[in-house]
Amino acid sequence: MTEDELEQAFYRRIENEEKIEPKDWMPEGYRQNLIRQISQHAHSEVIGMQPEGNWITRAPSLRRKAILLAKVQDEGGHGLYLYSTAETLGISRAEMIEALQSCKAKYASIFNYPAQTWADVGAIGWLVDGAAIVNQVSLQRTSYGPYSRSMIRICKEESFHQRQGYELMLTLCRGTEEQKAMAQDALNRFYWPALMMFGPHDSESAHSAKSMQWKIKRESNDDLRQKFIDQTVPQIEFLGLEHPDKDIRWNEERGHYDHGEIDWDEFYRVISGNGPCNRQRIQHHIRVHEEGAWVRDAMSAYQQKKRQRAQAA
Ligand code: BYC
Repeated sequence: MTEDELEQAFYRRIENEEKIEPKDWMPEGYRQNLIRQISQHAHSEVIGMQPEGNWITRAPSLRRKAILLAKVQDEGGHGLYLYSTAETLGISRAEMIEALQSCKAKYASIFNYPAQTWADVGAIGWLVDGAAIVNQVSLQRTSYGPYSRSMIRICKEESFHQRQGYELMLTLCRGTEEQKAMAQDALNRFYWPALMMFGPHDSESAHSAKSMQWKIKRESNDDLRQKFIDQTVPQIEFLGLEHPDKDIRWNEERGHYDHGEIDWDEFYRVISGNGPCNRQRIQHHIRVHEEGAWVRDAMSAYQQKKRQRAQAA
């Protein structure tokens, strides 16, 4: 088949909702855009272990510690599925890690904010995992087969993460005045950065048009953000907390909540490397990666030995 015919066949498959698989022909732009998004998604999962990991040794009970350990471990697992997914597109793990550590690749802006109090662990599970689910449920229908399948598994785990966060917030809100105030403070600090997780407005989104045409993205940044805003209002009310957005109002005509504007200067500051914890997050990743070099060396030495033995046999 000629290049034109291959391209037409690719678009026909996209049109028919068929999944594109690793060995199928795909336009180079499609491959590169997937590598960009999936590798950044993987980096977000792994860097996202840091703010909550900070609280494992300080969890207030054995039950809370066990839950938090399991959650943070799940995030590491999500990173691994996603790195493997990106590898099917022809990039190596080492290249992706290099791009992260040299700040060429991004990761979700939210993980550049510190988890300052125990209530932040609740707010992260509820709002950050909650926002991630809204986005990832939509990505289950993405056109690239391995990405779509990894999202199905990840969403099941994220749903437990979201519930544990909300349950933690509910416990604080039913506790003492001080505990409820901690919950309110965590909500106030994490609400707006959680909205930024959906990316810039559609009109400012560089990749959306192509990604929607290729069905990599199935819903726009603003539509997903609106879904999250709408679902969060009754959750805040149930906790008995004040909404951090003073402009939030039900709009009967639209069937959605109207809301205040996000501080986009803050968003661009954070994604360009100048958020509260950007340097700390990358330095920590580099240090831990170096500390783990002996494990990777041992694994490749073992693989080599196994290959040699197989050849000799
Ligand atoms: N943060 O054209 P746009 C989790 C960048 S982790 C940083 O709209 P796109 C969890 C964007 O990359 C789950 N950067 O981009 C883990 C692009 O820059 P480049 C994380 C952002 O790709 C641990 C530029 O801005 N989820 O659940 O069409 C503990 C222009 O944007 C952000 C995912 O990664 C941001 N928020 O749409 C707890 C979902 N937003 O690449 C929880 C997968 C935008 O040109 N990703 N940028 O340098 C996506 O769905 C899409 O990539 C996005 C952005 C909706 C995020």
